Amino acid sequence: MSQNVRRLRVDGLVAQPGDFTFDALSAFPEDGQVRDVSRFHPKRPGDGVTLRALLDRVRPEPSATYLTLHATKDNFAASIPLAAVVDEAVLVYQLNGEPYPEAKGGPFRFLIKNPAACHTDELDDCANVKFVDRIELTSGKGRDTRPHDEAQHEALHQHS
Ligand SMILES: Nc1nc2c(c(=O)[nH]1)N[C@H]1C(S)=C(S)[C@@H](COP(=O)(O)O)O[C@H]1N2
Ligand SMILES: [Mo]
Repeated sequence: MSQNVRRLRVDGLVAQPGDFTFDALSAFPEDGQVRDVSRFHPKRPGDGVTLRALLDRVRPEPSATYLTLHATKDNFAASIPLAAVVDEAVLVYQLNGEPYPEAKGGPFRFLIKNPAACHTDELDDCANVKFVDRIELTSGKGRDTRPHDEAQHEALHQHS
């Protein structure tokens, strides 16, 4: 396999850290697949796998309480409570049978089904991390670069 196949690393407080490629995610059984995320995010197309199915592969330790989503590409991170999101989130990896385009936040994009408005809650739209390349399971809150107020949020959106 080529060296530059893009992969998502899932590690931290897990029994079995893993690296997931487009092909690996495509091969998840149908009960772990989420077809057409625009059903709950009208402006965001694509297909994904459930966070639950992804975590089943790595087996989080009981001490893992937060999920820290890292995007190396733009040095963005969000850290959210695991229990609150485990059955509410999708890892989007595909559009029209192809890897998810970077213009939409690919190759991997995290998506919470019913996020709160930006900077109003831990599970807000800002936590829908684009270009996510590492999901780290942590004990307590990890790195989080999300904006804290509307001025910071505006500034971030000038660049993205
Ligand atoms: N990597 C990365 N992910 C990110 C951001 C970012 O700046 N970088 N912005 C967040 C914020 S503040 C919002 S509101 C949403 C915007 O998603 P959209 O571009 O699909 O509308 O992405 C979130 N994910
Ligand atoms: Mo946001």
